[in-house]
Amino acid sequence: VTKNIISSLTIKSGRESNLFSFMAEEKTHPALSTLSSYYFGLKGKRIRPTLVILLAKAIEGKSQIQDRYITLAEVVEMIHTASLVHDDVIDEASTRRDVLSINHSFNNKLAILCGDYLLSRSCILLSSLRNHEVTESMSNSISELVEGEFIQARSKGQASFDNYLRKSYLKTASLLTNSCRSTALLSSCDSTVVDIATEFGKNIGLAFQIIDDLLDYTSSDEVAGKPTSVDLQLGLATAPVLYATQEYPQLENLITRKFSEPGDVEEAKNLVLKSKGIEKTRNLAIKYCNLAIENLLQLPQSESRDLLISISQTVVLRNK
Ligand code: 2DE
Ligand code: MG
Ligand code: MG
Ligand code: MG
Ligand code: MG
Repeated sequence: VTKNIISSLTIKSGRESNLFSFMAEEKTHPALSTLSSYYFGLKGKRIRPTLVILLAKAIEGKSQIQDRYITLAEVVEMIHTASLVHDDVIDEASTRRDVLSINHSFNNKLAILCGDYLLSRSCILLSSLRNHEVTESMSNSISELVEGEFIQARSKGQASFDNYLRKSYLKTASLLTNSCRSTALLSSCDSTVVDIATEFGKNIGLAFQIIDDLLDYTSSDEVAGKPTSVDLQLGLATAPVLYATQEYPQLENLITRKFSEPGDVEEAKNLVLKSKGIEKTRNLAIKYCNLAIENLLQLPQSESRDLLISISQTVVLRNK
């Protein structure tokens, strides 16, 4: 579905998006731009830029899309990619988007610099929009991304649902919240529509991360194109294990010691898979997905709005 939507988008766009050429500034060291563009053009889902473009169309009520929305979509994809390049260093992940990760193919030092370069290029592009509110919103999302990852690093060994949701908002939903908010800010819509777009971004973002955490248990490396079954090893208590703890209190112990003793990860994983944790996690994601769809239903009916509803549904049905 998403693939078809993206190809239909490029046809009607004002300008063709080309992240590679934007990364390859004439004065930049060619290897820095090449390496930093490594994940572009690979099999990413591109959900974030797709949401920006469709939301812009739904709000503007036009099928022709103005350049500023394409720029915002690029900014969002660049920030997201920068965060993944750094995430793979932190998580010591060796694959991403079906290929070897930058940190694994090269090394951590280069990966950190590539993430920094992507982030700085995204700031240059963001400033070209000449919109202070959008700059503020997107800058807030970058700072929240970092805070989410920081909270996660510090909250290992904690089994709290409130902490999990707050961290999920910060590390994933904030970027979607502010991307959708910025999309609305770039139009001349009134503030109720800005609020609807913001809420939609938050709800779809939470659904998205909750399913990411579910897929860590239920998907495979081959299908996901990145390592799965790693969250427990990383010491992370995500929704599936938090729910499973309600049925199997012994998990509390494993969480507290961050799944650090031999056999802990296997024991925890078996209990999670035996429990209702997976089903409950899916239901939690569906709850946020339904809220996101309710937000969309407050926008006037259009082809783009209905595509946004379909994409929201695929967020919880996806297997990668
Ligand atoms: C994805 O979580 C994490 C996203 C946020 C990462 C943020 C960092 C702060 P996962 P997967 C690293 C730095 C931010 C910048 C440079 C903007 O569950 O399963 O680890 O895809 O994702 O590995
Ligand atoms: Mg990761
Ligand atoms: Mg991570
Ligand atoms: Mg994950
Ligand atoms: Mg992901």
